Amino acid sequence: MPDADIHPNATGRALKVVEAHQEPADLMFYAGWFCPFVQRVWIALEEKGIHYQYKEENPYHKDKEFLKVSPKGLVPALVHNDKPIHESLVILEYLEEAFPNTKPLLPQDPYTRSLVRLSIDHTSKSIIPTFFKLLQSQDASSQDSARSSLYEALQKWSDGMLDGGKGPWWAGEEMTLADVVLMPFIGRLYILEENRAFDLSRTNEKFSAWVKHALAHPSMEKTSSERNYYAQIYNRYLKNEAQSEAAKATRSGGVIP
Ligand SMILES: N[C@@H](CCC(=O)N[C@@H](CS)C(=O)NCC(=O)O)C(=O)O
Repeated sequence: MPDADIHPNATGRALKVVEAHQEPADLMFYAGWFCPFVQRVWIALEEKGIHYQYKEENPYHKDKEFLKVSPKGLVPALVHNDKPIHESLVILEYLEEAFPNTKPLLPQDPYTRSLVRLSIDHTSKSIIPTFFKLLQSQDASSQDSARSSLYEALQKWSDGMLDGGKGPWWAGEEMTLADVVLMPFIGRLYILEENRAFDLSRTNEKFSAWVKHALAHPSMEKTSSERNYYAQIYNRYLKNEAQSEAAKATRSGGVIP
């Protein structure tokens, strides 16, 4: 499978973080340096200062041992105290509960928490599917339509910002999972800018200020590899040739797993 032919490890700043997390720990993080869903968990681990061991896993090989940890064969996954957990959103919630004495990424107030979860739901159901759609669309009219849907979804996301969008984060002063789940995709927006005429200046001021803040944030920077290494992977999406589960679902109009 050509998708399996990816650079074997993280590069740049992310490589330094990987190298610093090779010692055995109670928490094993099964990761792929290139994956935005992995990067969500990676950002949370770094923000919370959790002790973890990083393990690079190529999810396109579907190794038998890995399938025991992650039944769909997708990264990210964890083994914490010998128990396997998969799905980025489930892992993020798990980290909040299993490590209550670390920096919280969910607000204390139950109602504000529900608003953060609604924002995450919007990211999952509207932003990410249109992101992939625009990436994979081949003709001008489907690209135009996917681009408009993405602008609309991002507008709704920023309309929902708490604290009147004063920021710097989605919920105001503190970073929450609402930011964490979207940040890795924002780190890949340049691909749409360079190849799909996505124009950040067409979004609103609140959103572009958040983008600037999020991209410069330390846990975002230090979990990002060098840009040229992403190109090999995303070029396959841009040609609509990628065979990942997400790419296949996007192509068939199904739900991204
Ligand atoms: N819903 C999953 C999505 C994870 C996912 O799609 N990971 C990709 C890498 S970015 C993967 O493992 N792909 C392997 C495949 O599609 O076969 C999550 O949020 O954790």
